[in-house]
Amino acid sequence: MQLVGMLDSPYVRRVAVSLRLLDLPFEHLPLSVFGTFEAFGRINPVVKAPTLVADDGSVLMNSSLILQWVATLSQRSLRPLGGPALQRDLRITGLALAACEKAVQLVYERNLRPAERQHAPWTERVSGQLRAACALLEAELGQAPLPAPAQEITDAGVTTAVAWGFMQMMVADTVHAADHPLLAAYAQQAERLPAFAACPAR
Ligand SMILES: N[C@@H](CCC(=O)N[C@@H](CS)C(=O)NCC(=O)O)C(=O)O
Repeated sequence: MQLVGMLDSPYVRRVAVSLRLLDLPFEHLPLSVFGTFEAFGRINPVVKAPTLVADDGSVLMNSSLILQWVATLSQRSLRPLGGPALQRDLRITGLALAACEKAVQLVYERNLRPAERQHAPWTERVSGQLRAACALLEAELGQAPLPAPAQEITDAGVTTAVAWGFMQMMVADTVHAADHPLLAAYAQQAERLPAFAACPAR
């Protein structure tokens, strides 16, 4: 199994950390969707990171769909089995994925579009959505803690910690650590796990 994509992508890092937590061996191909577009395209012509090349050669993309597949290969699950615990895990994962999406949109707007072509109403809208997702994540952690030990962490915890690391690396001017003490503390705890430490974002 090969995981294609750079670990500075929160989606690639989410899958890489999860594969380690699930004890599933994989080869990492750190190709960039920008710097090595053509080489990436030879593996997946759609050039989406993460891409997973399964053992039978099948090419999967989208972090959530890849995680759905690899979950079938492992004894360990990163999702609660059902009931309120599953519902909360899915809600928090959804918030963290929305935060990733909005942060990535902001990065693309700032870094890929020439300054004179940037559209302030769009940037403000995306920034507001990003802050809303983070405020709701902070509120969720205020209501009940998320498990952080390696044997208990779930997809919600992995995705939240990875999203936080990406936001602090790329859009810390928009999402302030001081406004999100619970998120910052949770991510710090998760980043100490061997699965996270083995997959540094930079
Ligand atoms: N929802 C997707 C998002 C993946 C995504 O947008 N990845 C970015 C890298 S962070 C990418 O492939 N960008 C290149 C592009 O969209 O052209 C997932 O969960 O995998």
